[in-house]
Amino acid sequence: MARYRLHCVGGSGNSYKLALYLNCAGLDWEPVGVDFAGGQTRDATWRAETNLMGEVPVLEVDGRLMSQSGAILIWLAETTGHFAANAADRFDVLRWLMFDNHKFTANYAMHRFQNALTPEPVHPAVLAFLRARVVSSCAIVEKHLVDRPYMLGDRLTIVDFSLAGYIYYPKEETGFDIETTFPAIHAWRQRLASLPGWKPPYELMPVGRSPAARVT
Ligand SMILES: N[C@@H](CCC(=O)N[C@@H](CS)C(=O)NCC(=O)O)C(=O)O
Repeated sequence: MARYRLHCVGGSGNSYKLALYLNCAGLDWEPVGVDFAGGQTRDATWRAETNLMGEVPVLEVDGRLMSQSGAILIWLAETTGHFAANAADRFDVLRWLMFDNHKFTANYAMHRFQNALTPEPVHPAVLAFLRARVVSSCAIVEKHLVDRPYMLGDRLTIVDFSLAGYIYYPKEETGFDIETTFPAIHAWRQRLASLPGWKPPYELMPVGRSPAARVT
């Protein structure tokens, strides 16, 4: 059994943040599949035994179960040293992780879900509302990345892994063509994709059951 066990599913970008980190850091890890499409994260027993918050990812290390990708990335950086920021950047790490959780990932993930993963198409007003929020938060990151290679400057840190959660899912799912719409984000994601250990989400987490995409 691997030291780091990631309870996850291929379609979960929040899980991908950790899977990508663990793989790029070269740590001994394995994905543990969750039947997300079948409602396992809503199951009372799963919540009692694995994560009371009802979410993936969950990282299991030495019998301890941890949730919240941002908190886990901080813990991993502190305990392994991989992709840790300088002590002077601690405030910026927290600031961007919160922005990512609240806006960048949250809006993009929600739009992707409503765009392609619900059983039936949603009302166009829902998509329009979410799309505007994605454009707004992506524009902030786009501007930030125009003149720096990584989110905190010259150094690749856990912040980059956090923001990278959803940016490699197919544009048919996300409804956004990053390459043409956000060129600085595209250049940044290409830099990350050249890291040893990089793989796209469904390949890195070929486990569990993801919701089927309506559009392909
Ligand atoms: N802030 C959390 C978000 C986790 C999250 O939203 N996970 C999704 C899958 S990507 C989930 O399990 N959602 C279940 C639900 O909202 O009921 C994190 O960063 O870990």
